[in-house]
Amino acid sequence: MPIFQPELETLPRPELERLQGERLRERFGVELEALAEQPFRMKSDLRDAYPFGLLQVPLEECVRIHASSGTRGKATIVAYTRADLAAWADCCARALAAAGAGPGTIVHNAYGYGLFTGGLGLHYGAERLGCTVVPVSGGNTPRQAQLLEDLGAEILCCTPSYALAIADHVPDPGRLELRAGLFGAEPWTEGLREAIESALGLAALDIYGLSEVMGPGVSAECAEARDGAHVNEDHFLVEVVDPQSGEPLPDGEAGELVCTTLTKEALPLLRYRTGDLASLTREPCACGRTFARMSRVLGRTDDMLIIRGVNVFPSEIERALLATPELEPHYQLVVERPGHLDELTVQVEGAADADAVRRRLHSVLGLTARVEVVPAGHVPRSEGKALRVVDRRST
Ligand code: DLL
Repeated sequence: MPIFQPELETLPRPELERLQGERLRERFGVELEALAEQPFRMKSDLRDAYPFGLLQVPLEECVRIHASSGTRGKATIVAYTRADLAAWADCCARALAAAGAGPGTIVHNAYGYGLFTGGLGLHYGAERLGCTVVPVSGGNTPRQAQLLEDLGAEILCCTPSYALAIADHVPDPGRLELRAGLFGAEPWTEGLREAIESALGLAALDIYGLSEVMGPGVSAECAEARDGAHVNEDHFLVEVVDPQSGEPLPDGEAGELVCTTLTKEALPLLRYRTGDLASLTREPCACGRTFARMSRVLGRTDDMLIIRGVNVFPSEIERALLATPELEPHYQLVVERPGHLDELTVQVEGAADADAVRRRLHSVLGLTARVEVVPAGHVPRSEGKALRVVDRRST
């Protein structure tokens, strides 16, 4: 499958590391060997500098503003120069090419257009690659399904939860031309991958990114291996650190992903703590790209639920639920504190026996939860990022 920028994406690692070292020195005056001694940047630094305090160029040199979706507190504002947008389009074009797209491929882009980076990020990547973009944005789900069929899109871009919501309106995936999907912006599991693949008849690929660092396209999976998202390491230097101590962890160990931008002009960030838990590998990949791969995001440092002393990530619950064939991949977790103790209710669609699901969650995760198995369509569908956890403790 063609690689969009092979001269960069397949650079031998010693050359890649030399390039990273040069860029790091140019941007931040820091030597690669001394990176681990540098202080971290956090989301709170961006919030404290709201809206434009961390910009490194005059605002008039910025040609675009986006914002993080920020479910907690104020949104984080980010800005891009013309060169930043060009680099971003390259990264998204790489991701689309890695999914098998090329000039003339029809791309149905159902990520939200607007302040959210998903819509416009992939839009310009698709145009950069020469694809024919259908800029549907989110919403009006029955029409999405109709357009997929009528226009014959081969690539679908949206959140994994929205892919399933669209699939609800696709009576026969055999009538669609879809080959691959670029799904991200929210955590998802291998179980969800299988569910989407069988509902839509495509290869479901992971695409990762965050507004502070750029948006979608920080990393993306290749169709050949589908085994971790290639980080665009010529633009981003990634580390994994222990979330508690901040000490760097070796490849293969899961911890918090830390990103340094190597080319950004408007909002360069040195050692930005993403809050996302993942691991890295630099093992060669079947596709020929030499860029490191990151695992799926296993959870966030701030979305761990502590239910009666047991630490669980929503993604672990998703994995356990989807291992039960009678359950559908639509679920929501409701946390309440009626007295002194937290109570978790897992609502999931399907036809399984609730007590069996409860016992399974207990045996696999050590988790005590109430389980409600509800009929199809009962769990609210999202058009963008799914609301998986409803926390009623603070209200
Ligand atoms: O969600 C950018 C994006 C758009 C990525 C479209 C992929 C596709 P934010 O709104 O700033 O940006 O949210 C960033 O979303 O820190 C992760 O917690 C989560 N996230 C993004 N991609 C993935 C993924 C966009 N593939 C936050 N898997 C990040 C799991 C993801 N979580």
